[in-house]
Amino acid sequence: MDKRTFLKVTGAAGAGIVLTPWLGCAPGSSDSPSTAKVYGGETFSLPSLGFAVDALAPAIDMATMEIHHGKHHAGYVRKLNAALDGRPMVADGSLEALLAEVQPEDSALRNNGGGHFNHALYWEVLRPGGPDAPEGDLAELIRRDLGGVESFVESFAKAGATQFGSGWAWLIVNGEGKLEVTSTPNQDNPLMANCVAETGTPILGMDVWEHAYYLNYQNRRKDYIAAFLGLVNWETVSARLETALPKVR
Ligand code: MN3
Repeated sequence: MDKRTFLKVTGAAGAGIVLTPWLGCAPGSSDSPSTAKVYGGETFSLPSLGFAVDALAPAIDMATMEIHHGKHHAGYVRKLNAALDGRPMVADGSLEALLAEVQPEDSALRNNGGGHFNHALYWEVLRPGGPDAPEGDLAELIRRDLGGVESFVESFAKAGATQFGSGWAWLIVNGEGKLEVTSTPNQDNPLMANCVAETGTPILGMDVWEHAYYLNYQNRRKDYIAAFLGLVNWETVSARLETALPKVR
C-alpha cells in the first residue's frame, strides 16, 4: 500500500516529524557491588511528552492530554515508586525486567508498572500531524504476518474496539519473531509472561480506557481509534521493531 492509500484508510493527512525520547525507565540507584541492590522511592519518573500538550488536538484534545499525562500517568509512576521502595532489584533493574517477572497477585506492581510502561509507549508512538505509512522491515513484516497494512489496521482497530472494558490493543513481536495483534485488560501488557496469554515485545500500544477519549468522544470508542491511527509515529514503531527483532533472531 502506498502512502496515499494509507492516508485514506486512517482518515488523516499531513506529516511532521518530532523526535520523542524514551524516558523514565532507567533505575536511578548507584552501583554498589558489595550490597544487594534495592529500588529507591524515586526510581522511575514521568517522561515528558515529545510535543506540546495541545499538539494532537482536535483528534486528541488538550484537556484529555493534560489529565491523561499529568494525572493518570503521573499517578502510576508515583504508586509504582511507592510499591518498589526498598524491594530487591530484579535483573538490570529495568521496568521491562520487573514486568517480565511480575506475579498476577502483585497488583501494585502489575497495575502501576504496567500503567507506567504502557503510557510511556503510548506517548512515544503518537505524533502531531501524522501519519506517514509503515515502511521498510515494518511494512514487510506487516505484509508477511498480517496480510498487509489495510488488514493490519482493521484487526488492530478491532482489537481495540472489542476489548471489553478498560485495556489496550497491541502490535507485538512474538517469540518467533512474528508480528501479532493482541489486546489485554486493565494495565496488563504482553511483557507480563505470568499474567497474559500472548506474550511478546510491544512496538505499538493503543490505550482504550475511557479516560483516553471520553471527554472528546464520549462512548464513541471507534471514532477515537480512527483518530489514534491517524496520529501514529511509524518511525518510532519501526525503531522499536528493529530493537525487538534481534532478541528473537
Ligand atoms: Mn491511559
